[in-house]
Order: sequence, then structure tokens, then C-alpha cells
Amino acid sequence: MGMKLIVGNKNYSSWSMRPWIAMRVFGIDFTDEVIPLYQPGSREKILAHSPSGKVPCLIDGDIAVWETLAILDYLADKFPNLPLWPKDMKARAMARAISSEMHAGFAPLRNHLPMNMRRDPKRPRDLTPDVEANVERIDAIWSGARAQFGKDGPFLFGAFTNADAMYAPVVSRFASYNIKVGEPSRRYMDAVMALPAWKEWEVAGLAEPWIMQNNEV
Ligand SMILES: N[C@@H](CCC(=O)N[C@@H](CS)C(=O)NCC(=O)O)C(=O)O
Repeated sequence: MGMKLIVGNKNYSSWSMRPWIAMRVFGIDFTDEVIPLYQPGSREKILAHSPSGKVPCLIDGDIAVWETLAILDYLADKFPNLPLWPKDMKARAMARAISSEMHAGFAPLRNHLPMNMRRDPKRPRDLTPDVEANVERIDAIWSGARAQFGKDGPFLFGAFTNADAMYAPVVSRFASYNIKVGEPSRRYMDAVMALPAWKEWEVAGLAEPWIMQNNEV
């Protein structure tokens, strides 16, 4: 039986987008199952697969992997010939560090600018100092990786890696809330949003019927 990725609503579930886009970009065969979040019965449906009660969760036969970074590492272990992490040690160290920084951090940005691909970017949104500090740090991460490691392609380490997957929902948020970043980061965002896998996720998200409370369009 093939692998299955349990995800939340594609319009809103930033964590779900990360392993999904990595698997698509790397051509890994899988199916997905969307569990709409925060509906009656959502929690039970998620708990049937994921003991943490959170999505994403990858099901590979009798193995279940939850937590986004653990899923990305599982895929790197399962497919050692795919460059899910950069091969070069220095680039790989940075890719893992910035991915961990994303996984553990940026709470103000995540709380203040929730992913919502339907949002009209022309609607203004004031940023708090905490959010501005997060934006500055991410702009520095993106432009720094691009300058140091990005010469062989448009992504953080040239070719697409798990680090790009970790930041893909941030690209979505920056686009949806019209967040200003420097030119190298802007070009990086354009490259991520031009991926066929991005488009596929976005089309599916925009077509979903579920609307969250406090949804802004
Ligand atoms: N640390 C987790 C975070 C996962 C997470 O917060 N997922 C959200 C959706 S984006 C979720 O499952 N929410 C449902 C709930 O909390 O009931 C990871 O890395 O995967």
C-alpha cells in the first residue's frame, strides 16, 4: 500500500502544506486525505491517525509519523537518493538550522498572520513590533541563504529542499498580507509560488467549501 499524508484544509493548514509540497516537488508517490479542521468530529478523525491530534501525519504501512520536521526527515531517510536536504555539509547544516528555527519559532507571525490563501492582499494589516522582528529575521534568512548557497537555482539552497518546504507557508502569508521584503526575498517568493506543486495546492485550497471563523477574504 502506498503512503498517505493526512492533512488539514489546504486553504488554512500551513503545517500540512510543508510535507505535501516537498513530496510533490520530489515526485514521491502518495495520496492525501483532507480532514477539515475545527469542525465537529475533526479531532476524533485526526486522532484515528495521529496520536498528537495534529496534522500533518504520514502513514507508511504500519508506520505513522507526525510532526512536520519528523516527516521531512523520515522522507530523507526513506529516499536517500533524493536530495531532500542539501548534500553539502555546510549548506545542510544551515538548512536544518533554519528549518528548526521555523518549526520552533516565529509565533507572533504565525498568530498574527494566519495562512489564508483566499485573503485579498490589498486589505491592510498593521504589524506589531514582534511580527516586524519576525519578518526582518525571515527576510535575512532567505536573502542570506540565497546569497551564500543559491547560485545553482532560485531556491534557498539552489535546488528545492526541505528548507523551502518549511518556509512555503510563510511565502503564502507574506503574499496574502502583502508583506514587504527585500528584492532577493521577493524573487525567492516568486520562484516558490511558480512551482506547479504550489499551484496544485492553491487551486485545491481555494476550491474548498469550509470557511473558518475570523476568515478574511
Ligand atoms: N508541531 C506540529 C504542528 C501541527 C499543527 O499545529 N497542526 C494544526 C493544523 S495547521 C492542527 O492539527 N490543528 C488541529 C488542532 O489543534 O486541533 C507539526 O510540526 O506538525
